[in-house]
Amino acid sequence: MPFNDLPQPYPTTGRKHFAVLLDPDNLTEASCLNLIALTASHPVDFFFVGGSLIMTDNQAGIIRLLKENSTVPVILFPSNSQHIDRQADGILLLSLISGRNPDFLIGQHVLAAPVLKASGLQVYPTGYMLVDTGCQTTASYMSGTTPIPYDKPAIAACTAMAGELLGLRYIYLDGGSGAYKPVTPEMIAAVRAAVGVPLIVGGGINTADKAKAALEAGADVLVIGNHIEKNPGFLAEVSDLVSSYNVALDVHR
Ligand code: 1GP
Repeated sequence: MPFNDLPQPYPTTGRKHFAVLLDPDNLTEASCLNLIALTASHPVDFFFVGGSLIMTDNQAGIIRLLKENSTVPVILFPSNSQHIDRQADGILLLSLISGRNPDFLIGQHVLAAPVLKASGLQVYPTGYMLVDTGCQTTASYMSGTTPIPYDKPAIAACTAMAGELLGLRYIYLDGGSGAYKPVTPEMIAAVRAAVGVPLIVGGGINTADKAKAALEAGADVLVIGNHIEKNPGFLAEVSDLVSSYNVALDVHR
């Protein structure tokens, strides 16, 4: 299937990627088209589509709109096995390794497996790690799990190592959508140093400085949802930041 892939594991290239998270509950057709239009001059690498609590039946329509109007790959970011849609290009198969809830470690995966096998979707096996950023996010509440303490980078690093040793090919470090504050650069750096697989980072990134700090600490893929919903211009700001980061990388090669 020809579409830009997520960065490949072992070793990471150093190139940075930018994913815009679209929550189908919070998006109208017009706002989605507006974001797509912005990506013409301010490229993004992926649209992640999903939410911890999808209350509407908008997801299929949003994915259709994206596929009809954009060439940016659409990657599902599902909260459970019901959120699979074969119109997308790929899916993050999330194993919630920061938690101890068997349903999100293997249960939902068993339900999803036959559907995924038949779907043709590119599957990205991902160790998903929720971090406690001071407010209980929908993700931690809905998953019934305790997030990793905010100021314990060593726990995050060991959790990521375990995920990598179990064969997971991506690690996603997430403060949860709308987190009051993002995961610390110290924790990102600790996880980055602990594993060779690409590192996806998101949750509560709402300024260019926070985005830059996450990139510099070692994030390979930056995910931003909430703040772009409120302020679409932030998409352009982060796109330019990621592009300048990659240009500098090429210059130094
Ligand atoms: C949430 O990482 C994503 O799972 C993005 O978070 O919506 O806070 O940007 P925000």
